[in-house]
Amino acid sequence: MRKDFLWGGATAANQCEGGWKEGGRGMAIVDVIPHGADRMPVMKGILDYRKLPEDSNYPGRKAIEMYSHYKEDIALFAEMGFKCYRFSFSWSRIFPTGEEMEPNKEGLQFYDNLVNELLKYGIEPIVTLCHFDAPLGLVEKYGSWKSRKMADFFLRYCNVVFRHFKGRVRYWITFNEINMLMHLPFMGAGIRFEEGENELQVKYQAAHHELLASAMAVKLAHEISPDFQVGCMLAAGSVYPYSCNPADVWESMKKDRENYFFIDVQVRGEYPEYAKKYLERQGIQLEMQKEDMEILKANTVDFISLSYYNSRCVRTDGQGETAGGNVFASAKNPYLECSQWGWPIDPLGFRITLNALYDRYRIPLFVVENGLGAEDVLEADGTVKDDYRIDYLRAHIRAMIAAADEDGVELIGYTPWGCVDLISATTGEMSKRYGFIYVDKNDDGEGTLKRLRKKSFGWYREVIASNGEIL
Ligand code: BGP
Repeated sequence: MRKDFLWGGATAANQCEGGWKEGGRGMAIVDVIPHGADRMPVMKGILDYRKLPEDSNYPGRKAIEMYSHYKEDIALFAEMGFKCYRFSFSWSRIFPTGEEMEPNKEGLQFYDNLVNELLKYGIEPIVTLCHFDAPLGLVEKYGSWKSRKMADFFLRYCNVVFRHFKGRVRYWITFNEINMLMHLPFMGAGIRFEEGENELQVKYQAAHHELLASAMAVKLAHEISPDFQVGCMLAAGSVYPYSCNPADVWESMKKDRENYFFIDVQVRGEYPEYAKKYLERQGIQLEMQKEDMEILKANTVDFISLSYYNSRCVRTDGQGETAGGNVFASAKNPYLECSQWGWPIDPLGFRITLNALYDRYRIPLFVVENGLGAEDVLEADGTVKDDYRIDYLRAHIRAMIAAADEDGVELIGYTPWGCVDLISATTGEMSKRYGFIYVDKNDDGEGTLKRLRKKSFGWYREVIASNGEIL
């Protein structure tokens, strides 16, 4: 791997920070997403969170309380030798309702402390501006990204943090897994559907607003500092045809395009022809202003960041089982084993995905999420023997190194997801763990929050120290 390869780890405010009422923070989307049977309908935007029972459990509100544990966590990251750390700012910590003209000083101070703590150890901060997040005030008043106004509020927030962290933060990611908007519109973008609304129309209109906001953020960032590198973020994972039946192959291409659509706009700066035709066929007319296309064209991203957990698979014969994996419905691939949560495990698919993206876009890629969600057993002596996690990561890192060294894919870095255990986005569970660091907390929210090094902790430290030579 290149000498300056950024090994690290990734988290996001909505799943680890907690401190939901501390330091003047306003409510955010995550604060109203419950654990349990209501979670999916709320995340999909079909159940109104205001109708939930009083005693609902909202795991994101406290999460693993990184708000008060960040020093300890960063010290552990430094011990593993992290070169970088990806995390997100909580928008409503900085703009509590989203509409203030001035930022909340205490909120900014928290990120000052966090960023400075990272820099103290020589860890490069990688900041996601919006990771399944938005001030609830904007959701309630404007319907979130349904409204074009959202882009203005987002830009106000970007303007503050770009200027404030200039010289300390270089890498920015606009929207986490922007394509999640199509699958979990409330979690991804604060979209709730009203009765009678055309859901597809609403989603693509919201997508247009996010794409526009992302391009405007790129423009602003480049004006504020030529050093800034701004990336988009895709929930990646190539879609395989189940068979060589051309109908399956064609279906897989269409499915891939549903995800590429966003990146096509963010990297190539224009709506692809297939998308224009698709929207036309669906009778969707996007409200746009005449400058929109120019903004998109002139402000493309500097790199593509992505998450990769698994490949996907489609078949057109209507047979067979489906597999899990990041809420993307997929046919079960008979060649792959699955995780405890039913997500296929496909390291070669990682190499395939990286190559497919690099062939298509020819700009640097940054792997900002990858990992295995698994149940861990905390032994009486305080150890966790997570060999299954090491196996998963080893195979994926090998595939990534092959993509870089043998195929020439340009890679900036690798930040496995949930480097410290945190709340699962799809399930709200604590027991779906990804970390090198165990956090003592269970699904009911009980626990001491004590941090413990798992077996994978020492393993990953060696991987980093040897720049991927020792796996
Ligand atoms: C991605 C998200 C993360 C993260 C991860 C794992 O979709 O960007 O926020 O949670 O998936 O998913 P889960 O937490 O559901 O296991």
